Amino acid sequence: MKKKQVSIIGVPMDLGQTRRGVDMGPSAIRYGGLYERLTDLGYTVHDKGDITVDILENAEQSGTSNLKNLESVTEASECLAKKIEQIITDGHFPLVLGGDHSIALGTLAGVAKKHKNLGVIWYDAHGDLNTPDTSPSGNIHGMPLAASIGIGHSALINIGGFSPKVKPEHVVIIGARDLDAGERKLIKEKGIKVYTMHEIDRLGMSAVMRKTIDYLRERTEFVHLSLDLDGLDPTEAPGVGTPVAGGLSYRESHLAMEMLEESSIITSAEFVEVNPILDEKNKTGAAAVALIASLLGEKLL
Ligand code: B3U
Ligand code: MN
Ligand code: MN
Repeated sequence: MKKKQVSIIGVPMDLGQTRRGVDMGPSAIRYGGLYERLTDLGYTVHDKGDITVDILENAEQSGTSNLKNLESVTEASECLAKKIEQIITDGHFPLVLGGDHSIALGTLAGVAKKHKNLGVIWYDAHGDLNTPDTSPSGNIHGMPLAASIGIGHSALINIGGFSPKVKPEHVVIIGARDLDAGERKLIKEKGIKVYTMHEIDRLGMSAVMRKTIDYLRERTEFVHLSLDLDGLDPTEAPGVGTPVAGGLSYRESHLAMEMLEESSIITSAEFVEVNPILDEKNKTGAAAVALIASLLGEKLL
């Protein structure tokens, strides 16, 4: 029998926000035992290493926009997009390790080039739907989802040479509890499906995932999972740059991954925002590994 193939790519990116240390996220996740966990599941694992990202000290500042480190983020995103394309051409499952969430710009550019009619699950405390006009921070990690649906700075929208990467009605956000005014407006205008913590508390994670899977199955052929560890509650994932209280539990998150695995809808994934400097003994890196394992088929029994 042909073994299932996973290709891992690390993106040591900390330029999309201002807390340093998230560039070490890929190392923290690898240190958490990712390779063994996946080989134990029967996968052939190809770790392609990390892509090259400027360090903050050398990142160029153009001064033409309020976006921090725009050139360096764009350059790394183009490089990541090409690597992802190749991984999909090879027939492997792309697994991207971040790095701050700006890396989704490159991941989605690569995935969307190969996978038409793409859906996206955005598991996050935030919407990441800001534009240069609505961003309270100028941090690009708060903008990748907006850019991927074709809204925002032209340099971010056009990564990979095309736009949009995904239609707004093919996006499902899960776990939101810190949305800026401009993001709420965009959600309403574009009809983006959002399960905030309110809906998750009311309906339960099981129903939310059932609805998410049905919704995307009806509309799309491929689904990318973009999982920001700050979607989890900070007590269970403390190693993130912008923790928000009242988040998803470790158990709810595992259930979500298990239901996605059962559904077989996920065709690529990324796990982002692990910051080992802010973490407690790699708790967040280990949580990322455990969730990846569940997503890729690890069972309790
Ligand atoms: N919405 C805020 C904060 C934020 C977004 N993503 C994270 N934090 N992790 C912003 O800066 O856009
Ligand atoms: Mn995010
Ligand atoms: Mn977030």
